[in-house]
Amino acid sequence: MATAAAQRTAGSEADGAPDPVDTTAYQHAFDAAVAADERIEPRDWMPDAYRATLVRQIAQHAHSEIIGMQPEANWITRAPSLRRKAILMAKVQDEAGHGLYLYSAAETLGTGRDELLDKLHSGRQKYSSIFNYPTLTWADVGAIGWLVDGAAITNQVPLCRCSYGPYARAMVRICKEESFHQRQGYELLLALSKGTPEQHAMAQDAVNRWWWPSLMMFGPPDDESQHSAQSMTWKIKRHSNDELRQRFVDICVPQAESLGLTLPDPELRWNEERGHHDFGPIDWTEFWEVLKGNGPCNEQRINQRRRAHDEGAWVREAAAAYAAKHTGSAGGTGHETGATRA
Ligand code: BYC
Repeated sequence: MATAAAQRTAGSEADGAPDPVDTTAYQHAFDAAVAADERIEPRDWMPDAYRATLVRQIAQHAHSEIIGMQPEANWITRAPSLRRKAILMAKVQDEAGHGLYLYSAAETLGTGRDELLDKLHSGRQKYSSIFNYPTLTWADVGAIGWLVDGAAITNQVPLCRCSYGPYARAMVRICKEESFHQRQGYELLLALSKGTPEQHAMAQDAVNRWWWPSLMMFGPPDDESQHSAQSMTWKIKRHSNDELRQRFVDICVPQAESLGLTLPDPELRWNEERGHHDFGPIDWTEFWEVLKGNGPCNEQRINQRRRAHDEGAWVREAAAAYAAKHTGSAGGTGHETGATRA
């Protein structure tokens, strides 16, 4: 391990919480570790604002994973074949797993899952704008896989190099699974695109509806992104929102051609000089409205999430009772130990 991290660890272990006089030294060690591309680990000293930013981003990401289960789960009972149903169930289960890794990563920063879920349920923390759109046809499952998971991978592969160790490590596994998700969506859309004229039209309609919201997933334009500059200095984010959005557009254009589908943007064209595709303006009013809670499905998604949480109370109680029995400790809240007695 390089010097900066060694110093930092030694300092925090020897002294416990740093006294105010020592903070500058810790700050220098932290800055040096980030500059040297070392990982910050849970027991290392870190600035309060770095911790708060990570909790905000990881929580939003975790919430997106579990809310993101809803639009696709909507189609499990109506999948057109056993094979498609098995694939879709596996994908939705993977998303629950991603939520779990991410809530665990947030816990390493001292913020428990209960607190984060409370914030989600009371609207104090966000989840991705993309999941406030409805899944109207079976082709939407394909469009989500291709575009939404594709955008997620583009955004998340650089997070595997995030400066905070537990988040970066969680992202490695998540990205591998997202890659399978993206491929299943692409393959599903290809089958529809090459199918009957009705199936082709259904695939095209889904792509038309999901394209622009997928571009919004990368967040506001750089000049309106309040957190990007600081997050990039800390190497939490490695690229700006606009850089990643451009990368995604450049990846999608040839893929759409192979699919035999078009992207719903008359201004989309290759710009030789820039070496990138130009694309039309994004409706940022729509994005901010969705963030304010006014998207087509915001209310439905959060109500369903609260209901699922309430209906899962008995599982949490049973798990706490089981843990208490096997560790010999009361474990959890009084409510939970009540369940043990019952
Ligand atoms: N939706 O300063 P900015 C997935 C908020 S994929 C809602 O640029 P930052 C999945 C932002 O939080 C989706 N809110 O922020 C895929 C901030 O508000 P607060 C999840 C958004 O953090 C398939 C404000 O706007 N992926 O999970 O530097 C199936 C200003 O933005 C959005 C991740 O979360 C949005 N699209 O950059 C199932 C990846 N964009 O917090 C599941 C990790 C921005 O101050 N996250 N906001 O109230 C990130 O990479 C970054 O957090 C973002 C935003 C690029 C999203």
